[in-house]
Amino acid sequence: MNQGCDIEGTQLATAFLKQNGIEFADEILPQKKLFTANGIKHGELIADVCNRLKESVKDALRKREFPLIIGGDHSLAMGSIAANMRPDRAILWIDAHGDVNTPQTSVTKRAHGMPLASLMGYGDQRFLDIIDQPYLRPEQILLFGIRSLDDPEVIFLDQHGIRYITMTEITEKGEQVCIEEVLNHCKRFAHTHISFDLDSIDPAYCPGVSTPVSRGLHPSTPLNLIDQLFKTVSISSMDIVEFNPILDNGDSMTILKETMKIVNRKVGEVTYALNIEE
Ligand SMILES: [Mn+2]
Repeated sequence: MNQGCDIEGTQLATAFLKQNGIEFADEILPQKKLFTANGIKHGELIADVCNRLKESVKDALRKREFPLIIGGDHSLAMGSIAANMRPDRAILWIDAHGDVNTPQTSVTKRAHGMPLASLMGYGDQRFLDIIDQPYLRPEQILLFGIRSLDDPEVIFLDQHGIRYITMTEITEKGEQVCIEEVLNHCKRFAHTHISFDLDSIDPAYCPGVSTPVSRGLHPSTPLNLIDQLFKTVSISSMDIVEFNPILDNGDSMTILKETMKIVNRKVGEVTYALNIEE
């Protein structure tokens, strides 16, 4: 879907990837276009996609499969993460943006700037209805690669005491020091969900994203980070989002495939499975 960012392109990601030989166990497409009155663009449609994605991810976890979710704009993370709201899970958000806007603070009213706040219980009621409680607690969350925060997002992150590792910090402290901090964060939890927004990478290396922000990560950094994470901690699920084939020159596709290779290498070793009581 692309309705969460309202920019053409990410809705074509799965079709494009299938043409390029990537197979999907399940494909969740927007089914209805509903324009809603209270300001969030396509809120109803996005909630519907997320609800179906949540069930699909739950099914995969029940079958002891590893859910790798490829999108689509970042609002889909409300569905992928809602599939498993256990408090013993770390959430690693690799992104240029904070994605902690609320319907009140968002200037654009685009849902892809809101998923993390929604998962914490601050958001549109239709989004909150997707998410089982307990909502995410601030201490579960770590953001990485951040360089584009709206003023209300800075306030939100600081008020909740959410740790975010900025690009400036990565440049100053060095990549490995920051990767170690991520590893140490994730080690404190039983398992980790990685939400990897391709716009965390510098658009010079990864142009195929809808909302590029300059001065970003070198592609080797998130690949190295994800590789080390899979070697060190239990990863229970992962998103790769915001791939926009219209704007890509092939480089973003290559990064996406490289990321999938890392996941595929490790996925046989994944021991995590969701125990759902029903
Ligand atoms: Mn994002």
